Amino acid sequence: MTLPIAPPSLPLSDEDPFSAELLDEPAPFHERLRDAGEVVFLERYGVYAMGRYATVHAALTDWQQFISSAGVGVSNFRKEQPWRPPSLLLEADPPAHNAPRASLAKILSPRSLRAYVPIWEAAAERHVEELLADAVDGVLEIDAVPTITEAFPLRVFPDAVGLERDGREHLLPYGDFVFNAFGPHNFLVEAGSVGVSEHAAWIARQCERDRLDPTGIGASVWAAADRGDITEQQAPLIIRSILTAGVDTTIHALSAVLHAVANAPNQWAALRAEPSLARRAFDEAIRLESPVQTFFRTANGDVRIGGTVVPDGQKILMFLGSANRDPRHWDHPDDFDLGRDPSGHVGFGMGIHQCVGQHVARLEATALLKALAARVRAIEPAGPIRRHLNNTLHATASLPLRLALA
Ligand code: OVV
Repeated sequence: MTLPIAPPSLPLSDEDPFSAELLDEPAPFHERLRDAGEVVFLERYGVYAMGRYATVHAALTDWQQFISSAGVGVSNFRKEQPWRPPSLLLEADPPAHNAPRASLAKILSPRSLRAYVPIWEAAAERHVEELLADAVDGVLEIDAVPTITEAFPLRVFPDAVGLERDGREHLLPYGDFVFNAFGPHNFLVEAGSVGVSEHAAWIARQCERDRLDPTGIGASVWAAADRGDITEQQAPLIIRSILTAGVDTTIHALSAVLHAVANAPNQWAALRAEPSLARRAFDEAIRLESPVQTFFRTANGDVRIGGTVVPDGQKILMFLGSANRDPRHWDHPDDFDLGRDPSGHVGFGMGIHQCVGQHVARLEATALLKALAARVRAIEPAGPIRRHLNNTLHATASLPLRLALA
């Protein structure tokens, strides 16, 4: 394979952002990327990259020049067969993108989700109560990943979608594989390929009309097809998007916010004093940790970015995690600070593809944080956080915490 050669004058980097080392601790590389220039050429992959807030934000909101329909991973749909049919949402441009997006945005709007608020708040209270029942002398040591950040979303989200009980263990490894597959074919894709066809087959079956509970979110997608908002062919692929993008992402975001408050005790105290800060805490943690670190776009025509021209068809890697800590945009960007307004962060993306499930994630997070705030006086680290490596996600394998009951 011959890789595109960078034009002269463009800053180059021979670093591998998909190496175990940089996936484990990306922040120092992000700083080098931002300082190297507005656009940097990653020689190993023959792709362009951007790490500054202003540049990433501008590219995300310019869907005409930075297109998604050629794929948002490193490989190009124009040249290569995708391993699964493209997403109608993520890997599409207008006009094809419009109807699926509008339909799902309505189904996952705050108004449509209102019915889940009391159900998820009650589930969060029960979850916390059951967890804290194991406390000894008012203190509980846990790994928050299996007990909270994975357990709570898996307790509420598959039921809300209307999935059958059997086979739900496919959800996490399927999502993990999809997010790995946006990156290069490295050790993570290799390791994840075991079992992926079983995961994908189970996911595809759950998208069928008669598998889904008639009262759930999945059935709402089929109802949109019955109204003619989308076609019957589109419905299962839209449900596939919900199942792909809605589980791992939320889990790693919940790990991010618990990690953040454990390391900023005064911010946990502030949240306990003012529980309505739960929403801001979640967004500030997403800004700080960026559970989704990167997506690619493709240049549609020769695209000028500052003094650089990215030629037609070339891939551009946007570092959301770097933009979210760019000191050119954020004051003290490495601090978790509930005194700041984190809106404008690009952790959910920006523009027409901005996370359509963000209200679902926020609802899960605020329900959980409020339930914890009511019962837990203090949260502190009980050991080092361990990262779960993924080509796209900034993910957590283990988060040891010590909780002191209120
Ligand atoms: C945002 C996102 C990530 C992964 C998959 C999808 C979307 C999808 O639409 O399938």
